[in-house]
Order: sequence, then C-alpha cells, then structure tokens
Amino acid sequence: MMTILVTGFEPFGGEVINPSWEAVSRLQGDSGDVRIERLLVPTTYTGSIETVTGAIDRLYPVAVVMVGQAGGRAELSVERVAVNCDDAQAPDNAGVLHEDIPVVVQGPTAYLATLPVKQIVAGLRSTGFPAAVSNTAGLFVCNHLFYGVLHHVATRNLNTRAGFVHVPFLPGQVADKPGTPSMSLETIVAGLDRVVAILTSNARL
Ligand code: PCA
Repeated sequence: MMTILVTGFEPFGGEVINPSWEAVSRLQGDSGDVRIERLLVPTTYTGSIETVTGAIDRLYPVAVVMVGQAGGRAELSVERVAVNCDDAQAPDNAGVLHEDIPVVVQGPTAYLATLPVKQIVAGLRSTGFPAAVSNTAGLFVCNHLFYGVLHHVATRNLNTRAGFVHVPFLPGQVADKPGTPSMSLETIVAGLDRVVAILTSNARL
C-alpha cells in the first residue's frame, strides 16, 4: 500500500472559493494499492507548513502533491522550484504581511521539486491537458509551504517526494474579470487524477 498526500488551500484574497481544494476534495480516491489522502491547508504563513508536515509525519506518504490557485495562469503549472523568500503585497488569511523575509532563517536559497516535473507535464499534455513547467511558485503562501515541506523532507531524510501544482481560476471566478483565463473544475480534477496516475505508474516514485 502506498499513500499519496494531496493538499489544497482555503480561499484567499477576496475569493469565496479556491479551485485547489474544490478539485482535491473531488479526486478519484483510492485505487489498487494506492491510498489518496486529502488535506485542506490554511492560507496562512503560520500553520500551513505545520499542517502538511504533521500529515507527512503521520502518514509517511511516498509523495505529497500540493495544489494551489494561481489566478491569471491559463494552464496546470507544475512548479520546478521553491525559494527561501516570502515577499507579498497582500496579507495572508490571518492578516499577516511578509515582505522580503526568509521562509527558514539560514535555510538553503532554494529547493527543487523532488517529483518528476517534466514527466508530469509531458504526461498531462499527451492526454490533452493544458500544462506547463513553471519556474516560480510566487513569493506568497504557496511558495512558503512548498519550501517548508521540501526543507522538512530534506532535513529529516524522509523518502517522501514533494511537488506543487498551481491551477487556474474556475470560470465562475472570472465572470467579473474580463480577459482572465480559467479552467473548468472537471478538467482540473481530471488533470490532478492524471498526475496521481503518472506518479504511480512506471515506477516514477
Ligand atoms: N494560492 C496562493 C496561496 C494559496 C493559494 O491557493 C499562492 O499562490 O501563494
């Protein structure tokens, strides 16, 4: 039995819905010897990392796929790198503003995703999902969590592989944002199911 932990975020920034959690909560679920654990993560600097690392230490997943909303992006973005910097103009859901501060004091400058980023993108594209490698997860809570989880796994020598997928707005979120791309919930869910399938096939992990 192998466990894959998939996480999504609470709504933030004035949105009432976050497509990441909407999709993660609708994933296909367990199949064969693969167990899917879903986890809702607060969109806060304090709490997001602890929520996910706590689940990793409890579940020992072979992989953790963190998912977040990247409003304005048009495709499923598989993130290559997490950097040791928080720098956002907007506060998190606890009202905390982080401007130009490290995620982990004296931590390494950056960590690369330990999931096979290029293979995931190729696998998504080959089955008709708009997907791209992204070289920045931003400098807000998503990058913060991504960095914190990779740091946890690296410093404790865990076997868990970790990666991050940013997803576009849902169509309903862009009704009042002309020109902004969106993706249907059905497509996002199917795309994330496909990511899990890619990871569990062909000994990717
Ligand atoms: N997206 C934000 C934080 C939570 C989310 O879903 C980000 O990209 O940092």
